[in-house]
Formats: sequence, structure tokens, C-alpha cells
Amino acid sequence: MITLFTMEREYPYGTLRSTNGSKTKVVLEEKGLAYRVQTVRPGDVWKKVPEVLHYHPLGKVPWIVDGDYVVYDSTVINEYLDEAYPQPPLLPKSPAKRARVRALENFGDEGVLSTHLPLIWMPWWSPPEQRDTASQERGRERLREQTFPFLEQELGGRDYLCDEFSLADVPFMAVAMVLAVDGMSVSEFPRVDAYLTRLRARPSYRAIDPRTPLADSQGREA
Ligand SMILES: N[C@@H](CCC(=O)N[C@@H](CS)C(=O)NCC(=O)O)C(=O)O
Repeated sequence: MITLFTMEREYPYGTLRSTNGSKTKVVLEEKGLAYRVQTVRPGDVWKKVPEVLHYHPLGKVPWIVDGDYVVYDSTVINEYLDEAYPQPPLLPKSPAKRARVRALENFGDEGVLSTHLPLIWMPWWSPPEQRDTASQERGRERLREQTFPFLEQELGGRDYLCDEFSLADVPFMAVAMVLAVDGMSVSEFPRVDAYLTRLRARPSYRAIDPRTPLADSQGREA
């Protein structure tokens, strides 16, 4: 049984989850693996307590424990899961196609989840009176100006970024989750809008859906 260490918390407007932890959860779900979630207290992550640093040298979530192995960083974990549990494959076979998946995954991870998305997402974890709404507006603007035009172009006529659902789409499951809470309109980008709707329709999304209570998203049996 794999244990996923991540941050998740219920709020009146939905269950909020770490975006990077959600990337890992989606892959565990897509692969039908047995896992359980161990919630890490946000305060322990921000303060970098020794118990967190013991597993993740940068003091972040997620990390997983799979038998004797500890693996950290959502991208590394997801590649590990794809290699250790090959079915269904989330990377294509040809080197050129694999490179496209990795490049788009990197765009989502480094270019959206680590940069623009936290501007919107972090304030949602604060009480409404302390919420930095200017930061949220900046995050939305960056999605509109930088992220969505590129995605619109890369999607072309495809259902998923690299035809079949792959690791490239996984960071955008977290984008779909954030925007479900935020309510930002994406209608100026019709392909992106349809894509996010398609991602939310995947069974794996249920485990990160803000409407899914914490008690119903703590893992799965094989
Ligand atoms: N590259 C890492 C990023 C992990 C990350 O930034 N996680 C956030 C939560 S979504 C976190 O732990 N932030 C606390 C911090 O940066 O101190 C990954 O993909 O796992």
C-alpha cells in the first residue's frame, strides 16, 4: 500500500488540496493503485519541521512512501509510478512523443503550478477578510495572458495535450480543480474551456474535486 503525504483541508466552499499533491493523487487514481492519504499540517510544511525535512529535503509536499522507498516531488513521483506500475501507461513509447509530454508537463508544473496558480490558490486557504484579492487578480491575468493562449494553440483539435491522456495533462487537472473553486471564466479560450471540462469528467478527478469531502478522498482499495 502506497502512502501519499499531502495537504488537504475542508472549507465552507470546498475541500482544498495541494496542487502538487493532487497531481500525484490523480496518477494513483488513473493507475487504480491502492493508496492512503496522510495529511501533513500546513504549519509543519511552512515551518519546515524536522519530521517533514526527514522525508522531503526542501520541506514541501507531496512525498510518497512505497514499501521501502520514499519519493518526493510530484513530477518525479509520477514518473516513478509510471515506471513501477506501467498500466495504463501515461507516457508514449517514442522518444520524440515522450519529450513532448515532458515538455508540456514542465510547462504546467514550472510555468503554472509553481508561478501563476499559487497567486490565486493560496489566498483561498485564508479567511475571506485576509484574502489577498489583488494577488488573485494578478494570477488570473497571467493565466489569461500567458498560459491559456499557449494551451489553446497546443491543444489544437486534440482532446488531450498529447492525444491520449498522459502525464502532460496531470498538472492541468490541478488547474481544473483550482478554477472550480475560483470560478474564473475561461470562455475566451474555447479549447481550454472544453479541455478543463473534459479533465473534470475523468473518474480520477473525483479524488481532487473540491466537492468531494475529505472523508471520501483518503485513498482507495486496489
Ligand atoms: N516541485 C515540487 C513543488 C512542491 C510544492 O511547492 N508544494 C507546495 C504545496 S502545493 C508546498 O509544499 N509548499 C510549501 C513551501 O514551498 O514551503 C513538486 O512538484 O512536488
